[in-house]
Amino acid sequence: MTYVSADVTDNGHTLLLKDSNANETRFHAMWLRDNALDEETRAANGQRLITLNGIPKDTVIQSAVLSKDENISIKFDPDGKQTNFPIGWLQDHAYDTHKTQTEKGWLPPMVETWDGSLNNAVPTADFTEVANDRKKLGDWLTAIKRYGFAKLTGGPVENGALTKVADLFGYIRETNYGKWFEVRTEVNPTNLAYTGLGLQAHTDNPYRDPVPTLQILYCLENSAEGGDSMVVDGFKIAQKLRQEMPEGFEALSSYCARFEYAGEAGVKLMSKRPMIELNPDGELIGIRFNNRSCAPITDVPFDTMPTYYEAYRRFCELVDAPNMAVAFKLQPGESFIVDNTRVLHARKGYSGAGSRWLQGCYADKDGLYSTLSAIEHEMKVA
Ligand code: NM2
Ligand code: OGA
Ligand code: ZN
Repeated sequence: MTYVSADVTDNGHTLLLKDSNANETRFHAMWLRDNALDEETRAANGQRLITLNGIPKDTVIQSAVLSKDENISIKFDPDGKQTNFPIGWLQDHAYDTHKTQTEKGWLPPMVETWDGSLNNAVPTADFTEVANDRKKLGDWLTAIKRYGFAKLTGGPVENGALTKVADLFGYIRETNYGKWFEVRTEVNPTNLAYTGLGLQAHTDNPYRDPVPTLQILYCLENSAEGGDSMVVDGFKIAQKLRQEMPEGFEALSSYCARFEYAGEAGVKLMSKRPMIELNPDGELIGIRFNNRSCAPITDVPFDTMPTYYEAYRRFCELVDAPNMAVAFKLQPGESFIVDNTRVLHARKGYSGAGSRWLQGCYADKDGLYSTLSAIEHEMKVA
């Protein structure tokens, strides 16, 4: 499908394109001028050279000519600026579409929510393979984007090996816990993670703003009894809650919870953010859930607090429901990565003979998605 006519309407404020089925797509003059692709507007690196203030406020389209080489040539008034847009580019960036997503809590098509049935198909890759093969790395990163977590097996059993996992796609986010941290039983633990206690499924560091968007947990020793890992899809839970209790979903997504951590000297982290986070367009973009560091919630109106707590309880029940979790016991050299804004992770308590030693670190999704997009581009041009 391509555009067959280009008309200037609305006193030059609108470009009206029609395809051969008479479907119409409109673009505003100001939008077109701002998004011009020519070298006066964009540097070779893709960055815009002009500011909006450099564009006359009364910019209109003087003429638009559709040429056979699939370009639209546009001349603007009052500055006489002339520029070309490839038709394909305009099609790819059309915004005059009827968006169908109106329900709050929607997810992009590539995100797949899951429950315990994913135990049969846990997204997993081999460390050596993803380290040596861009395509395999791309597949592993795609799984993380789709499911919000993935395992990696066959990694080195050595101190700091988890940094090699982060190196595959991006950068570690250093925090007060260090560049990475030892997850093993300690005397006088500053965090309950550093005990043998079971940990209810949670997202890490909700008391931090911005929250780390990825966590890697890497196993070096796991011969103790127990200590199994579990992951739960927070997006699945949020959508289940919305279905079962719309007013509960509304409460958890419209009011802020509070989180804090002050377990070590010199640290007093606090945040005020919702447990279920939506974009202004209703997209479900984040989950914060951590019983250990949830602070007194003081931003919910008195009359809504009972509904809020009912919803929080239901969320909690779903977090603990055995049919929602994917479970595995990490072996030395195995690790998993979670999207810490979506997938909750848990561990069973451990004790007795043997030992358990994991190392953990944080990283961020922007770098992971950037690497994935770059790989996708490489595969396309190859
Ligand atoms: N550790 C393992 O978010 C949390 O407080 C969970 C984090 C201490 C870095 C534990
Ligand atoms: C953590 C954590 C889980 C584990 O350190 O954040 O949740 O398996 N640990 O020890
Ligand atoms: Zn954790």
